[in-house]
Amino acid sequence: MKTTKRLISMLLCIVMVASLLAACGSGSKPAAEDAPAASGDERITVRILKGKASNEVNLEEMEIFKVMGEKFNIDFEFDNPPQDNYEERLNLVMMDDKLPDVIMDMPMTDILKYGEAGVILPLNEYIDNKMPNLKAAIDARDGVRKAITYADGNIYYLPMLDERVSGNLPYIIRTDWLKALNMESPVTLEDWEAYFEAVKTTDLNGNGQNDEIPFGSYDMVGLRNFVTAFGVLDDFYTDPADGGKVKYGPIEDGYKEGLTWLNEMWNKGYIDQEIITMDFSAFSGKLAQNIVGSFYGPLGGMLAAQNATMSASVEGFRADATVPPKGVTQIHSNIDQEPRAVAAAVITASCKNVDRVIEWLDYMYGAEGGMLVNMGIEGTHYTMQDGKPIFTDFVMHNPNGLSPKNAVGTYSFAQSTGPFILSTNLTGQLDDEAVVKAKTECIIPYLEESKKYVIPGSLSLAPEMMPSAGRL
Ligand SMILES: [Ca+2]
Repeated sequence: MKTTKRLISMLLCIVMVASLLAACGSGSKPAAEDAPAASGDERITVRILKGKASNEVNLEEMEIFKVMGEKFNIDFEFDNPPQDNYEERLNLVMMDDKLPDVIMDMPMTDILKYGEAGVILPLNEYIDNKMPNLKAAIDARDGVRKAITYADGNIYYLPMLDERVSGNLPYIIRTDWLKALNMESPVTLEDWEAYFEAVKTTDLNGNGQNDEIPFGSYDMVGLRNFVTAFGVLDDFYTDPADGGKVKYGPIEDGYKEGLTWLNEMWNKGYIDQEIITMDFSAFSGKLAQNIVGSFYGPLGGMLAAQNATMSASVEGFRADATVPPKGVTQIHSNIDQEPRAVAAAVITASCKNVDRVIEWLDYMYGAEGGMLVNMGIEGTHYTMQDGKPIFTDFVMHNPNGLSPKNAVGTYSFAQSTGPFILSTNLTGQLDDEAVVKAKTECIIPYLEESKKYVIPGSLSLAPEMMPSAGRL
């Protein structure tokens, strides 16, 4: 008994000395001075504001937080408004005297504003001295540090390091309709026009009405991306055909040619007349009517979702991505810059236990925490097979009929955004077959050419990754 006590007090001394040394080594840090250095000393409460993605349950129900709460001796308290109400909620919360400890999904512009005002903490020193997992992940990826550092030299947010192959949101086409028309998937603009005409003039949904819409989308960006076939992008880009000169697409000649072509398609009635007014959910409703022949959107939220939901009501339904339309060029617009580092979490000046919070957050960037966040709990959500974690039927064939990604959303936030590394190596198995096909045949082969149009040093976020989009 005595020996045990002595051992414990010796250990405590070692811990205290170690934490003193650690504190000395890392320089001065605001708001961190009175924080206990090691987890488990004292149970703490950590308050988190994060938007609730449509494919997730409430954070407080997620098992990964229960596991992490026990491991780090933390009680998590969540403010978890639906994504549609997130910004309103954030603005309200930011007026409180006592802010949440951690805010996730804060827009980039707000981060700079609150960072400069001292409302959220600069994280450079924490990352370098107290977040070994995140530091290693940043050091291993060229350009991430630069991408997450603001002009004032500070890093204000912890990134989600997203390893997914990224490219333009592709055009998606009804493969079953192509088959019925005895046509191949379109490559050139002539191919597209021929498909549009065939859809417009054929009763492909078999309802006896001429109600088919050749092309539809939930925004004009989707439509305007056809201009890439004319050698321009619908934004700023560098032109490899002109010595890398920076250009703005809408004032270039190619863009005018593109608009002329689109205008022609519009006049022929090939483009949904409601394209200007529809949002994502209204357009999803339109897709459900089995009248749209081609469209545009994210691989998960559009392509996989359509194949999953429509095949129940439309026999033989099948949608696939297409290659970028080919004209003088064949490239993707809006390609993601690598590395992709999404703003995932900030720590506010109200946080009283910064070191403890940092220790927990860093865990999610490491091997064990990464496995927990990406895969879940071994035995329940995945099993090890030949040294590789494989999702169980709970995820892949969910007993409640959830899609694999939505099944993950019942226990982790891995399929929306958060401070962790989204590992394609681990989670690629969630992609459905049409998505894998889209990546390998329609995106990856065109990435290298497309990257020549990217302005070096710029960082863009794929629309499907924007927290406010809510379309995953
Ligand atoms: Ca019809």
